[in-house]
Amino acid sequence: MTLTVEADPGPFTFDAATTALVIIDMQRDFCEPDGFGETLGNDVSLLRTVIPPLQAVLTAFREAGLTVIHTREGHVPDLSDCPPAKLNRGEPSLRIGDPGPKGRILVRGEYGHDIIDELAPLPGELVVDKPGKGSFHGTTFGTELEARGITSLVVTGVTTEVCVHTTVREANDRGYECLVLSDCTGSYFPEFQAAGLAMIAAQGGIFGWVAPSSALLPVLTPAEVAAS
Ligand code: C5J
Repeated sequence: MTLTVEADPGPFTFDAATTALVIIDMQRDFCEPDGFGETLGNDVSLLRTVIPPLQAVLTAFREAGLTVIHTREGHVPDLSDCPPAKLNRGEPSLRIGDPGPKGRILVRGEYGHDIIDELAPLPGELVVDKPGKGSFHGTTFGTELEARGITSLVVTGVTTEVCVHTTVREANDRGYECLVLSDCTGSYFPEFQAAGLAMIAAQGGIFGWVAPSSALLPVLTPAEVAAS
């Protein structure tokens, strides 16, 4: 039995047991002042609108006993996994690895690199540390999905046109079905948010499906999941 969500470009059908909620990079470095996002000149308050709907979806997945996976973008302390092309690009006020108010920018183990308190992982939830934009590149994400028998992903987090898009594209090439939640993904650029979501559902769902969390939550109650 399967569950169905009304989505763009059409119904998204999934088996709850083989579906994971993927929460991408809801880290202080992207979502709070004084982090990497702000050093790049962005208004981080735009990303914070994602937090309340994403908390509701996270609670629903947890209450239904379904798989939850968090990712964090960042680098080992000696930055050996950060290509010079990434390190040196742009004109940030602080570069990756520089000491900032929340610790070294985008470095694993630092306060700013960790996930915001509102969406903190529970013990037992997988946290994937990734050096790049995509969740599959340079990580065990793919093998962890395979080990859990996951075939569908409900994708959330930030930023829509960067790490969310890269992960959805990587997932597509590996055969995963992706539902992207429009109000649970965020961008520093409203026009990129709109275009990024439109690109996923265009051409009959070239990368997957898009729906608001309000379309998913009614089918994700413990009773609906148990009956599916
Ligand atoms: C960026 C991300 N935007 N998580 N990272 O650098 O989207």
